[in-house]
Amino acid sequence: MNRGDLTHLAALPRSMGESARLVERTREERLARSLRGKTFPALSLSVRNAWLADYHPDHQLDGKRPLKVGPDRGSQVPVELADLLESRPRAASTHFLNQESELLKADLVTDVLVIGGGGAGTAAAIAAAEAGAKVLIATKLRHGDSNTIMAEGGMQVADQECDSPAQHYVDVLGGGHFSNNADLVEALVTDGPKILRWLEGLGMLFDKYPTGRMKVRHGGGTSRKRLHAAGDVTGLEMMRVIQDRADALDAITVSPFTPAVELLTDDNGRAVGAVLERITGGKPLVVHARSVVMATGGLGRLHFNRFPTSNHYGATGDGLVMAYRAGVPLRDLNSCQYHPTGIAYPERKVGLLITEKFRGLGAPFLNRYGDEFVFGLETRDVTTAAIIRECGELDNGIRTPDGGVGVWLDVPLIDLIHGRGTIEREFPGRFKEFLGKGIDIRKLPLLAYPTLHYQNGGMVIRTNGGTDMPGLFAAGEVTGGVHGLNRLMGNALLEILVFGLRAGAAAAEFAQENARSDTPGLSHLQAFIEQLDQEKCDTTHVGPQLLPTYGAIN
Ligand code: MEZ
Repeated sequence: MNRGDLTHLAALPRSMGESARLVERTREERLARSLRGKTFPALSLSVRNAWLADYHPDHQLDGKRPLKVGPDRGSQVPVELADLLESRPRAASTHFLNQESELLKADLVTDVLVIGGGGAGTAAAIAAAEAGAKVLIATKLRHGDSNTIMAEGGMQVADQECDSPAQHYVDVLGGGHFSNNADLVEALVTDGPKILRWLEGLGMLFDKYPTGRMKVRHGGGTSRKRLHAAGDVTGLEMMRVIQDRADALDAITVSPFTPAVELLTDDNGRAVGAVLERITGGKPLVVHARSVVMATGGLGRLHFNRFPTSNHYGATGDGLVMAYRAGVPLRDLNSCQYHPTGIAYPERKVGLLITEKFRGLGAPFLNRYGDEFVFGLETRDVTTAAIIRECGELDNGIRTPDGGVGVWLDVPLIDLIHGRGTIEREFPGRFKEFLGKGIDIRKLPLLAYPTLHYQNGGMVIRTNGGTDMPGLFAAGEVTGGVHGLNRLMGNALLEILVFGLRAGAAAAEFAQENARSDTPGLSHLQAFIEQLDQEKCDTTHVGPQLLPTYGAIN
């Protein structure tokens, strides 16, 4: 337990090292408590609610404003998102609206257009292709560049003897403060075991015991251990196998580096394709489709309230912008997940994820005095509020040389609880990455602070991924309702596959049943621009944004 040797502390700046030393001094007591099965006491409901109200960013009015136009007019939304939802359409700035007749001729024709090449989009494409449709995946960057591949800690599925989809259902609703769409939750949990078998069949390598039995862990707010992981690279491993499956299907074509910037709609108000921009420049592409699946993922790169993010480079909320202009209602836009453990040190990695799996294996939160201040497996929103309180009002955080702040996650305790080698085996990705920066996480705690991780709200969908617009389906992080106002760990990787497959199958069926439209156009944009003018909206922003605007924040 590093009693005499202090050389590992030299990897930290002095003031941080002094605090880390206090963490070491109190570690033995924590180990003894943990081995007796004692955890830090959970908060009462009233304290949870009070901390959420006082400290969680979703509950603060700062940095929000009401929408002036569109189906959710009046909703309070983070200003960065409100500005994009009421932005000047990119297609208008590229003169599409003026040259409509020539430019809206199809460059590409398909049955199902899938917008987004992450987990949800790829699953949708597979289901649509397997149902007999010709599919085009239009993706902003490369196929697979998405929040899916950034997901570390695992996927929840109720497949153990002591568990059931019903138990999972209750946890998801409770975690979401009972604001979820219960039908979507039912779909999520009941499809779970089938999804697990599907992934195993595709060759996904889950963590298992030598007997072949799945290893399962606790996540915050779960009543059973049902988190299935592949080390700390679960999303990457998932994407590997589903991308292989998509590559094997001749009916799927992928168009990389061509983000959709506008939906095409027709005279009957149906979604019938999209305009794609080329990231590398050149004339936009017009795609005609019989149905469309929106799967553009999240928006962490909008950095609400200047929070750092764990999201991939392209997470700029494009699908919300396109759908909103076309009149599709959104929900819970004010609800985001600030993952409690973004990296707070070293500076170059600020915001990237320290997976909740560390806490699932017993690493507790400590302040600068080495004192535990919150049970690590509270739901994420509560844990985040507790950290913000500890570092802000109570001033018990650990300062970094570059002006950051954070709390410790006592990672070395994991090897003491579960045996030497556990950290290297369970967290191969982060272990190597920190070692590359001179930080050995078997010996040193990690500094963490909340990071913008996930958009809880989004497009309103039905259980088959259908939206209020005929021909438009949606799946994954761009949608809202599954998780309500707070998502539990591991339910996003399940959601993208459950609803990706459902949306793809439903989009293929719609494509079979509906003839190709004769009138693809952008008339909805004309109507939207008129509303912006009427309400005198500030349209200096152009949307969708597509890529982060760096300079203001790193
Ligand atoms: O579902 C997630 O967001 C997840 C598994 C994150 C993590 O902490 O690893």
